[in-house]
Formats: sequence, structure tokens, C-alpha cells
Amino acid sequence: MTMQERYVSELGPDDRAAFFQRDAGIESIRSDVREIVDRVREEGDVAVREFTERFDDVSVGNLEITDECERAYDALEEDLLEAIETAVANVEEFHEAQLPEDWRESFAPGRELGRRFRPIDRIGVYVPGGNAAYPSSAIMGIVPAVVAGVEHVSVVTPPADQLNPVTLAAIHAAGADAVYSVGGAQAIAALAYGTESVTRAQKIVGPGNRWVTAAKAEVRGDVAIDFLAGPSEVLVVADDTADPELVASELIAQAEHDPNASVVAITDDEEVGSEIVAALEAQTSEREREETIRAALSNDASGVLVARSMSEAILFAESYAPEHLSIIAADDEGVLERIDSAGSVFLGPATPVAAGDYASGTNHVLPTNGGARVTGGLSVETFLRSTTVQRLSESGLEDLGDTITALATAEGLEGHAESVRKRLDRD
Ligand code: HSO
Ligand code: ZN
Repeated sequence: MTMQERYVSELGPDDRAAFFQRDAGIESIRSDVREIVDRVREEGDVAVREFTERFDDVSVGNLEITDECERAYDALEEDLLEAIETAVANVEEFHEAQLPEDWRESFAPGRELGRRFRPIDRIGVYVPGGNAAYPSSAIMGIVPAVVAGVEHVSVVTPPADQLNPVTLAAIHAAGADAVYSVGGAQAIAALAYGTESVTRAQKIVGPGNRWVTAAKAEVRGDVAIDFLAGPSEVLVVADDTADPELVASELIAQAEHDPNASVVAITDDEEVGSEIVAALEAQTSEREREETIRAALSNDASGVLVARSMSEAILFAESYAPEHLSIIAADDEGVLERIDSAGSVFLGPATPVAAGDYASGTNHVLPTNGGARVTGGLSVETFLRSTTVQRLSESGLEDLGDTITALATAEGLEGHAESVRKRLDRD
């Protein structure tokens, strides 16, 4: 690896663009995905089976594997079962704390306004499988939907020679209602339009590979989606008190997800910077996924950067808007204070991103590619819709009468104005 630290002040416009405009890389496959989606929409299960054979090399009998998940759960070894149950309980607890209460308040005499929240009826969750089988992502997608009160949670997960038993068990533990053995773009299309076997969803959530992401982009509009998530990202802001070994371990952890992962450390201390580079080299060669990690480390949006000050480092982090932001610095709360754009923040040397990836309770399905500038990750709200409610008394309407009729008249909407006058002129 020829990684070197770079100075933020010396980055040219192209370097900066590479850091700040990471993309999910789905454009080149959009037209292939469109074909898959169209065929599943038109032909249902027949097309799902055909694409599964073609892309996964598996000929599936029954698409539904709900019972297999329960069996996998029952057969799972004790330690893993316990880990899954602990993770589910912690994710449940954190998301329960997010449940909003319906409310109604008087804003003026005779004018009562409020909001109520109801779960979406039918949700589809994509759970990655294949060589990136993530039981933890099953928990992160399903549990918040169940906590929100969603009536029917369908799960799709790609088939393989041998379905991953831990993933199946996690899907069951998290509380899915129906599980289907289908992955890729065909799975997203099946959820979006329904097939003979797959229940049509109103909203689809969960991360997947490029095909899954491109298919979500394709069906968006016909069905709601969470967001288009790309490869994992982490940015670590470190000052001179940070242990370079820990910083390097954070970069490596997210780098091992994907050769296209983006991982950055930024520090105001030149020595810490070069020690991070050295630690990366030493640790990477000890990792099983060395090749993936090296690829991710050499991405244009990855690197070890030296800033002239913590302020410069913070400004860079804010522009990067990372999926995960780790702050390892004496005044970590002060750094956080100046950050608005990050999917999930990890404060202090004892808080690895892996805690949120698996077990602390926060969600790990988070916006990548700068999405944190406009949205947050999966939460209970992802699975709720809100309705506003109001009641006016006659005097409450009287107080608003002139305002409404003036604006209605200006819009040429006499009927609106009249609906008010009818109520006020009654006697
Ligand atoms: N860090 C990933 C989530 C994950 N980590 C799953 C381990 N398993 C999201 O970027
Ligand atoms: Zn991870």
C-alpha cells in the first residue's frame, strides 16, 4: 500500500470533488435494472424464478421461507442466539424511545390543532445475503417497523446454495411476518408490485448491492423507499490525544465491507497522521479481508488528511457528511457542536462504530454519499405517517375569517371564501 497522508490545504478542486461527491455507481446498470423490474412487474413469480436462476444460480421451489426462519432460530447455537436477542432488545429499546405521541393543543381561543401518527400498513425490508450476509441488517430494518406498529413486514433476502442460518434466525427474532427467498433487483420489483407469492409493499427499506440500489431508484414513485444507500463510509476526526491504532482500526472496520467503501481520518496533528498511516499498513496485513481493505483505502474518497487546525478538520468533516462520524479528541463534544451533517456520531475512544453496527441500539441503516446533508438513517418515523387534525369553534373561525377570505379571493377561489362566510353569517 502506498498510502500517504495528505494536507487538506493542498487538495485541488478535483481531489475535493472526489471526497465530497461519492456516488453509489448505479447509473451504468440502470437500463438493465429497468428490464428486470418491468419483467417482474408483468410476469410476477415466473420472472422472479427466472432471474434467480440466472443471477443466483439457484432454482427456488417455494419462494416463501418464513417457516425456515423459525426453524433456523430454533436450531441456532446458544451464544449466537443470545447475541441476536441482546441486539434485538437494545435496538427495540432505542427505537421505542423514538415513538411520537399524538397531540392536540389550543393555539388560540377556539382553534385546536394537532398531529397523530399511524404506522404504514405494509413494509418491505431488503436483507443483504450472498457474500455479504448481514444478520445485523435484518434487525436494523425489521425491528423499527415492528416497534412503529406496522401490520405486515415482508422480508426479502437472496437465496444461496445454503441460506445463511444466522440471517434467517435474526429475521425471525426481529419479528418479520413473511420472508421470501429472492434477492437483487428482482426482489425489489417483487416488493414494489407484488407477485403471486410476494405481498406488495407500500414502502421498501434496507441496503443492498448496486443492483438493489438501482432497482430502488427505479421503483421510487410507484412505492416509497427509505433512501439510496451506497458502500459504507466512516470519517474519524482525531486530535493529538487520539490513539492512532484505534483510528486505524475504525477505518479498517468499515473498509472491510466493500472495495468501494470510503474511509477517512483527519487530524490536526502531523505526527498522529503519519502514525495512522503506519498503523493502517500494519493492521491491514493482519486482516482476513486484506484485499478488500486495500482497495477501499486506495479510493479517491479515502485517505489520511492533515489539517492546519481542528477548525479546518471540522469544516472538512461537515462538507464530507459521512455515514459514520467518529470523534476521538479531547473536546469531542465541542467538535460535535459544530457538526450538522452526519448519519451517526460516535464519541470518544471507547465508542467504536461497530457498537452501532451491531448492538448499542442505534440504527446502522444510514445515508451515505452525503445524504446526511438532508436526511437521517432508519428510525421509527421511517415507518409512520402523520396526519394533522383541527377543530375550530365559531369564534375561532371568526378570528380567521378575514384572513381566509382575503387570500381565497386573491386566488380567485370564491367557493373557498363562501364556505367560510356560510358558517359565519348563519344567524
Ligand atoms: N457498517 C455497515 C453496517 C454493518 N456493519 C453490518 C456490520 N454489519 C453500514 O455501513
Ligand atoms: Zn459495519
